[in-house]
Amino acid sequence: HGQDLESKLVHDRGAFEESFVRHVETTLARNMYNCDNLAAYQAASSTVRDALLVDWANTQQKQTVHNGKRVYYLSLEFLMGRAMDNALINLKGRDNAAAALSDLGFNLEDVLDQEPDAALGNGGLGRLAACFVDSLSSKNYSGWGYGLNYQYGIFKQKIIDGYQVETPDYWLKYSNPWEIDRKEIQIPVDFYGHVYEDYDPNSGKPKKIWSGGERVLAVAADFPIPGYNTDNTNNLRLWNAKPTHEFDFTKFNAGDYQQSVGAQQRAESITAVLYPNDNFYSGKELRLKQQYFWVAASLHDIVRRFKKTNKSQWEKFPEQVAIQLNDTHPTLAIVELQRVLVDLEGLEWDHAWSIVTRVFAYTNHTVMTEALEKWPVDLVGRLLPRHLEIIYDINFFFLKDVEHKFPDDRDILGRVSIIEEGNEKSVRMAYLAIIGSHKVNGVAELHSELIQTTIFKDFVRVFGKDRFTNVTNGITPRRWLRQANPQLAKLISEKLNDPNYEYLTNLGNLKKLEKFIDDDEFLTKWDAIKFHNKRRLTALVKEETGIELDPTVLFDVQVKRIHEYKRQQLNIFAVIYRYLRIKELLASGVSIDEIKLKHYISKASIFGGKAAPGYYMAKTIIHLINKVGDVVNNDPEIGNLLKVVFIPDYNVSKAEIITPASDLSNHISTAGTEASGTSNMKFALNGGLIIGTVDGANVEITREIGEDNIFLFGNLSESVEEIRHKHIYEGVQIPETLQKVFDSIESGAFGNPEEYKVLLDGIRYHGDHYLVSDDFDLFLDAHIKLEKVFGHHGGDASDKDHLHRWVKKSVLSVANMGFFSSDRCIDEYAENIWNIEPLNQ
Ligand code: 26W
Repeated sequence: HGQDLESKLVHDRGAFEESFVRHVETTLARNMYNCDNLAAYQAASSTVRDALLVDWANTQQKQTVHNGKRVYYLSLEFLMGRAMDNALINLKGRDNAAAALSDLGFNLEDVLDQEPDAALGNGGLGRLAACFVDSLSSKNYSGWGYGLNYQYGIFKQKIIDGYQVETPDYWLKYSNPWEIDRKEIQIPVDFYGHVYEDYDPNSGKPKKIWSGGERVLAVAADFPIPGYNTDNTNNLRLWNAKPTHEFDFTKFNAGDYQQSVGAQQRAESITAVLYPNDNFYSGKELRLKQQYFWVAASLHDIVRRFKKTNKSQWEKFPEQVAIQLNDTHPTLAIVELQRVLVDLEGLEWDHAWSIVTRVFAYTNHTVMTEALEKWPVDLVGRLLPRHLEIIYDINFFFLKDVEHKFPDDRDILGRVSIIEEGNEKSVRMAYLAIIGSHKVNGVAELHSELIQTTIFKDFVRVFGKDRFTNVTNGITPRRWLRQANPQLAKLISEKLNDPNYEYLTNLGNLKKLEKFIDDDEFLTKWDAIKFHNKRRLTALVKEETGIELDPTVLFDVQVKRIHEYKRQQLNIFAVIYRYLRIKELLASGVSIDEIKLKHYISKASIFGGKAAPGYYMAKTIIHLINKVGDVVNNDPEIGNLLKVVFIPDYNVSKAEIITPASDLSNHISTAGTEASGTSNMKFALNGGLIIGTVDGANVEITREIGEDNIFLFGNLSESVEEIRHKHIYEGVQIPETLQKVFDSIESGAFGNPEEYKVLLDGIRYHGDHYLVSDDFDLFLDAHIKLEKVFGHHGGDASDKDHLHRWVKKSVLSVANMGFFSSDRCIDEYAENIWNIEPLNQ
């Protein structure tokens, strides 16, 4: 019966309309005469939600009966974006919903536009988790996500006078139709307190007891995750922190009532806000509280589910449960499971530890040392006294093994110890994560190689090469092709003779597009779709910034978190250089048309991305980009030859408009610093070409699509250390070209030069850590090369060869991006790390 209902709601126009009206009248308590787009979104999403819930309940039932192994993906961030379009696509109900809404007087696109982004993540790591849960469902795995239900996601970015201003993102202003409150699932989580020793009355042995000093409740909120072309609908469980109902009467007397209630209310602050740092560890107590709160609640939930069918047969635990740690943020889960098994379940230490290490696996997402978590021992001991003891014990047994293995190496013990000695002793979370896991993976080949030869090289000696592996990242083609670029997705489905879009779960099928590489009509259609998408972006830019772009010019895009290592400064310096050269040419009497013909093609440089609120250098870069835009865009001589745009508040739903509209995107990190990158994959999958360094997944993208179809430049990662060394001992050489740029900035061409002093000095006088000076001319050269190819593009129709040179590269990119589906990624994790198989539908 449930299945029928689901199918009707999504596939029967009348049923959709009926349900819509019912939700307007009952859920929203309004009537159809008083139903705006927002109300329409709420009624439509409630209808879709009802359909999802049927699949969701059936899936959970089926998985329980099957009683197989489940994977749990622990991530402090899930950057989901909007849910409704994705749900309609995955349930194959989009056309029906569009027709039904149109009958009722609404436009589907406008209704979809009402949904706030679920922006519970910073950047790459959070969006990867969102792609993974989509693939887990789509490929019929039993896999849950566990995270936190922040009331405030990543801040909203406003640009005021060219500066980033952060404002809170209160995304739950209206009730969230995708959230199923599980108020009955409440798990107590303790903090602080003390540890004492007692005797176990059963065994007569001594036993540690942790008596917590503060208790908070974790209350579950569930989000159904529909798969594509399957009924499999997994669960994403995000915890809310709530005060306990118990009132501590010993802690207050009549006079303290007010304070006592206040203290209880503070419980909710644990899940109030996402920390906005990306790739930077800041060591705040509340962040550690978030981590333990989430990890403790999730583990108790997992253990409870296991015990329901398996009682205390702990040997079976690793056969039933795989837990993936998304970076080190959930590393305390290792310690918590050891505590549960030893202190609460009474297992022997070694037995417990062998279970723990079979359950966990750890993914590293960065080699940047400033991003590695190192919690002060004092803080851990105060917040989680028993856990600190267990960490010391884990370290003790580990170091004993290391000593046994390397009796002659005096230094290795200090190097691999979980505890870093020094002024402030600290817990190295990455080391704990490696020691407590059976597999450790990086997220692209180069990155996985780098972690084994640099930050974790001692652990390769200790545990052997087999503990380390690579799983190259991927993206979900449902959202990043079908949803973001419906016209291209449709053209592909037609060309592949695949009316049901089966290629979206078999992305290798894209390869068949190569057959049409000389089909002029096809290439023209392809190009027209890119143009359509560029017009869509032009409208967004106009709306957000007031700037008018010409959609025929090259759209040169860099959107991602603002970070020195990602080198938005390299990009904006090159834009300034271009502007200065154009001005010189104009001054020497060369006409604008001649410049366009002989020197520079017309382009728009489009930037977007957030800076961590405390990251001064990143904010300076944002300011410079905006100031350059002010100057260039208002220069009456320049026209459409050059425009510079900073799109405020870059987020997932804006990415869905920006990505399909790019001709060229920048992935230009200093070699060896970007672990993988995933937006590079999104752009290439949408037919945008890449200008990039030999870094992260760019390397594998090049291998797949061919080096003729990507513009690579820059020093290689194996030279970086040596160059940095040279900078420090021999000084930094600023090339003439870059010097011109610095001179103009210092002349005040883009506002007060004092504001950019840190940026320029970091390069000139403080070692140019990110090799901007070394890669600048190489970057300019790469541009000259690519602009020759883009040059006559879409112009001179008599020059047939030239006409489609760019478009052909675009098609060849897309045709060879099949490898980068997150479905492939999840299959690799399932086979090599989790040891789970899909459930047959
Ligand atoms: C402790 C502060 C902190 C917060 C977030 C440190 C590190 C992080 C993340 C791990 C940073 C991150 O998002 N890394 C990105 O992960 C992506 C998915 O694997 C990669 O594609 C990006 O290259 C990597 O920067």
